[in-house]
This record gives sequence, C-alpha cells and structure tokens, in this order.
Amino acid sequence: KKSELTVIEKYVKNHYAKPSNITLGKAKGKNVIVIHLESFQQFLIDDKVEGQTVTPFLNSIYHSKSTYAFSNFFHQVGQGKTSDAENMLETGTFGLAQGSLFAQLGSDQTFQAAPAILKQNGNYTSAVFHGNTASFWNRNSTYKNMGYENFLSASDFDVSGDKSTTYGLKDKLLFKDSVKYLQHLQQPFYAKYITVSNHIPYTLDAEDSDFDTPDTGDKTVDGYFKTANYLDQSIEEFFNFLKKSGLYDNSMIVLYGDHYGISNSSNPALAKTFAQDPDHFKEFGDNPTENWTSWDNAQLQRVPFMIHIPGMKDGGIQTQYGGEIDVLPTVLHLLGISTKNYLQFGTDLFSKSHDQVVAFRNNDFVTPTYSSIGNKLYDKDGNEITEPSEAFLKKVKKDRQAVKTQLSMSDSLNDKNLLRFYKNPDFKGKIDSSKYNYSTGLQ
Ligand code: GP9
Ligand code: MN
Repeated sequence: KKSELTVIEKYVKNHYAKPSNITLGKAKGKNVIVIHLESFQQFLIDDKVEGQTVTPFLNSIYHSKSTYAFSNFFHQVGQGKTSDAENMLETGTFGLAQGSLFAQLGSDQTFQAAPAILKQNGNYTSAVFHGNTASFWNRNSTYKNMGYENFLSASDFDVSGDKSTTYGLKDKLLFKDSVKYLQHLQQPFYAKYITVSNHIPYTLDAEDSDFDTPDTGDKTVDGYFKTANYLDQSIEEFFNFLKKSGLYDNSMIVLYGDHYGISNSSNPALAKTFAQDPDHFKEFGDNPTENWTSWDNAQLQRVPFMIHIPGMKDGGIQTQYGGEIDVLPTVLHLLGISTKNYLQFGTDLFSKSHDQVVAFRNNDFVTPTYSSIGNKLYDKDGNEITEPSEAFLKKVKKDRQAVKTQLSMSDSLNDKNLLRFYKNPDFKGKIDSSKYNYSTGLQ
C-alpha cells in the first residue's frame, strides 16, 4: 500500500500546475458559496426556446465582468451523478467508475476535503443546505468525514405538501428558508447549496411558474426548460437576499452544473430546439437535427462553471477546456491556499500548465483540438477522423494513456483509502467525524 501511495504522489507532483499570478489569492478571505445547479447543462445559457429566454439571470451572471465564466467545462461523473460531482469538488479526486463514491466508500473514507482544508486555512465554518432527506446518497455520513460542521436537510425545513417536488423542498423555498441559518454562520464560511427542482421528472406546480411550457415533442425536454427557468429565478432571489443582507460583497459565489439533465436518447428532440436558434448553436451545424452523432452527445456534456466575485472588473468568458476535477485547485488558489501538497487529480484552470485533456468517467475524452468518443476520433468541428496521420495517432495514444492514468491513480487512492497513510505537511491530523451532529440544526 505504501508503494502504491508513492506512485500516486509522484504522479500528482508531476501533474501539478503552478497557480497563475493574476488569480492567486484574488478572493482571499471571502466567504465561499457553492451553488450546485441540479442537472443543468451549459446549452441553457443564452438559450431561447420558442421565443422565451430560459435563464435570464444566469445569463447575466455568465456575461458579467465580475464573473469568470467557463464555456468549455465538462462534467465528469459516472453513475454516482450528483454525489460524484460533489466528491470531485470537495476532494479533487474522481468519483467511481461504477456506483457512487459517497454510497460505497463515504462512511469510512479518509478525506482531505474542502471544508477541513478551509477550516485549517482561514478558520472557515462550513455548512450544506439541501432540501432532501439527509441520508440520500449517504450524505449524512460522508459529510462528517469531509469535515462539514453543519448539514441542514429536509428535517430542518417545512417540506410538507406542495412545498416539495420529487427530490425535496422547492429551490425558491430552500433559499428563502435557509437565509436565517446563513446569517448566523460565523464568517468566513464555506456554504454549499444543493438544488433539486431541476431534476428529472422536471415537474412543477402550476403556481410556481409562468414560463410557457414548450412543445418539443418530448415531455422530458419540455419540463426541463421550465424547471431550469424556475431554478434561474430561485438563484436570482438568492442573490437579492445576499445583497440585502450585506453578505454579497464579502462572498465568492461558485455556480456549477453537476451533470446532464437530458439523456442521449432525448437529444434529437433537443436538437430541434437548437435548429430554431442556429446562431447560438452553430457548433451543431446549420441543421442540427440531421446526422446526430456521439460527438454531438459529448458536446452536450458541457455544464456551467462560473466564479462570481462581486467587485471584480476583469472577469470574462474563459475558453480553456476543463472539468469538475479542476474545480478544487482552481478555487483554493483563488483563496490564496497552496495545493502543492494535496493529492488532487485536476489542475488550476487559470494555470499556464493547466491540463486541457478532459477525461470522462468512461475513458472518453475531449480536448481543444479533437475528441475521442467511443472508438471514434473527431476533429474540433465534429468530423470523424477516418484517416489519421501517424503523428496524430501518436498524440492520441499519449493523451489516451494520460486519461487512463489520471483515472486509475484516483481510483487506486480512493478504492484503497490510501489517504489514511498520507502525511500532508499542509493538512493536520485526521478529521474526527464524531465531532459532528447534524440532528440539532445549526451547531
Ligand atoms: C438528491 C439529489 C439527486 O438529493 O441530489 O441526485 P442525482 O439523482 O442527480 O444524482
Ligand atoms: Mn444531480
């Protein structure tokens, strides 16, 4: 086990990307609010369906000069969906190839995770707000091992009757009802909101939305636009609260989509809506309903990643390729915290040596110049590369191996719980999960 750890340490050290001088410490000392946008895909940004703008508020955040907004950012989850996305953001390690890391390993795992890292660097308090039952995805155990001090879930809110949809408290109510807790958290804090209303089956009570239900020919797609619009409104309401309470100016707000909401089988229906808006979706060609390929499906695995820093004036849209595994080093560097001694598998998106080969959990990958999806190679415009040159194949082989190594190093660390043995000079002690009790509201 020790020797396996040594191999991983060596890999991580070689893969490490030094922070950029421009962004290092840019948000030092600020509260961090992470908003998990359930099932939210990047195509929703700036999208119109049947003439209606779907997410006007998030569009304004996306285009704000106070936001670093990423346009080529991909989810990297497998079956663990939300929970594996959370795991990547909290630990900088991948979720599992099969099943969910939280569910399979979360109860006994040794983590070096964001809440504990921030406690040790800046004395941050921490909390998660989520409108579903605490045991879903084994969060109640996993969060303790990550060092989360507070976890407010369904039992802390009134989730009765029409206050909830399938996965719990409606997002607008989650934000509204959690305000009183957020205001009581000692600053600086690290707070995470996990939304649920934009989750399949994408249903909402009539009184919750005045968005005209589109008619795309696919009920899932119709509902998706509507619940995404509801989520957008709930975020706007939350921002208004943050401004009113004065928390806004002291906070960095991180928004990300956890994974796709529309499965590949519904993508042709989605493509028809792109055909109405070809300017915005030119990446799918002039007629997106024809010749839909695996490459098109891969394009749709983009999710939003936005870092909103109130007062910042030199943000803007970032086109470098990256994924969820890169979030933790990126965020920690913005807070001025070194990641050099952590066993994290992504790289700071702002770094000159950021790794732009984005691994999907199934070993497919995308890069700025080409993609490897299934057993096919595509150029950057989605044309299949049928006669690759020798030199190109050499590059593919190298990238493919890098993807395999990145995933397998992470799996080896997690499957064998190797952080138990890892002495990190920047991380003191082991997290004592027995310190935390989530059954009594805010601690
Ligand atoms: C439930 C929610 C959904 O609490 O986070 O998880 P998902 O089905 O998206 O993985
Ligand atoms: Mn999810």
